[in-house]
Amino acid sequence: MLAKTVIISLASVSPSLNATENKGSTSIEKPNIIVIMADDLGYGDVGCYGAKAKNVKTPHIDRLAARGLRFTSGYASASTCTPTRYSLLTGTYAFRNKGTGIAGPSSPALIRPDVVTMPDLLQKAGYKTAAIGKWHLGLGDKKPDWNGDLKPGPLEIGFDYSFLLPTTNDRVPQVYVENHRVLNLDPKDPLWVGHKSPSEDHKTGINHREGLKMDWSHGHNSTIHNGISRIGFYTGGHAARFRDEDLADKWVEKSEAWIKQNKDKPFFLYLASHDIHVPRMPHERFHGKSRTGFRGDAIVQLDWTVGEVVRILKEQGLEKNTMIVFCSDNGSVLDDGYKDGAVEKLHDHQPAGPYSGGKYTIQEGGTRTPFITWWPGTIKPGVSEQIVCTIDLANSLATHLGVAIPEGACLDSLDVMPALLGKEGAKGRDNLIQQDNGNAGTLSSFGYRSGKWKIQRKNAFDRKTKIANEDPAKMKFSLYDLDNDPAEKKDVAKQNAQIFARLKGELQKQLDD
Ligand code: NG6
Ligand code: CA
Repeated sequence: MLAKTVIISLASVSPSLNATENKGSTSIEKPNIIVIMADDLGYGDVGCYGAKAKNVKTPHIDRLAARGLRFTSGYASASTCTPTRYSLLTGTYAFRNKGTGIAGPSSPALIRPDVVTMPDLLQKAGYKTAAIGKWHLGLGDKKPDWNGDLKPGPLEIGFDYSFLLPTTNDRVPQVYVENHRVLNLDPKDPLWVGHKSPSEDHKTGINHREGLKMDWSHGHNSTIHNGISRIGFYTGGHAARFRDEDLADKWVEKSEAWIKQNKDKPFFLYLASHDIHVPRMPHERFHGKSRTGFRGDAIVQLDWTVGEVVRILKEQGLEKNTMIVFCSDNGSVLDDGYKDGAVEKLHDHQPAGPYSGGKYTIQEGGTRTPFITWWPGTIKPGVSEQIVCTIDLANSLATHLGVAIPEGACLDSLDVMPALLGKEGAKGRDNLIQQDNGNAGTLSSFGYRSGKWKIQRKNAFDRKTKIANEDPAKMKFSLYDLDNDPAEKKDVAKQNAQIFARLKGELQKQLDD
């Protein structure tokens, strides 16, 4: 089996990359591009995908869908955050590179500067590029230097500007990173981040559980900040710390400022909302705005964020030359480590819609998620059944802009731009690999969809030893007919032996490639 490490030198990028010069203004050929990536948002979590208004209302996302193209087979490439984001930016499946599973608080940069990324390709097309919001792809060479320069990071892989939540907000530390530096860090109060408690009297979710604003249910019981205990420990950096409640406002504020600064050039904004990941602690003005507890309130906040992006575009006169792609990094989860009422206040809300599974799983609920494209005047409003995936954006956008993709880069990204634009007769993907966390590389569990057929390949992975079973005979395979059984309840492998064998072979071939 060949697990390729994809390292492409930018020096080897073909000269044709420079053929498309920045003309200084946006146009139909060179729209501004905004990818809004939600976090842990399930297929059924928003109104236009079936959420009932009595449980949670999402008027802005619904309007985006009504004026754009709503995909019923839009996917994240993995059912956890880091591998999906890795694949989004590199156009290569995360399982092809080891160590691209969920990143810990002290993870180094997972995408190294010599890898050709989607923002690199867009820069070559003359775009200004920014990443604002949740990163969770690691920072720094061996580990993050919180008090120094946090590089490599986004600026080394194609972004001109970055304003980040460095990991994910249930992990330490709660600070913003602007470009290479922790924002507002007082050198007299250095930031320390570690795996072990720094002192015996350090306050944690275990020794100070009673005073917590939101209690934990599993893990998430180390350092307390803003009344919420987290994964990992930290001290110092007090002036730099943010409140969970203010994240969404900050992403909008920074996006608005950056868009205004860059509106005369074509721009690419990767806006990675933290909603609706745990800890779900939206701004006070959204508390109680849904009847599904903090989880629903966080969806309302996410919906507000989408509305703000559209407002900014309207106010800046950019509506007709901006393409928005709205997607999620993985499917839904209810209890993800905090007692936030997601389970108790669910009512009849169906976070994964008609699908089973969710975050961490290879069932449809793990990766089939809301996926909307919007570009008024260019994308005809409608619904598309074509299969598209977050991993395809790199190739689709580069090809649309006439930027050549260097050999060896974006290995798994397909050009589905005509489908994303809703062109008549345009086809999406024929098939798709669905990855779970991915710590086990090509030995992970996988889903593989081809048309209406889907196989699941389940493999045992020991989280402690980080060793996965290598014996194909011990992997469990099953086959499902998604048209008749979207919830993947009935294994029909025996009745469809040929199809089963074909899909198994196709999956294995792609894993070996
Ligand atoms: C898990 C965390 C979960 C969440 C997830 C990453 C525990 C027990 N669970 O390890 O709460 O943080 O990692 O989510 O700690 S993701 O959407 O960023 O991939
Ligand atoms: Ca996620």
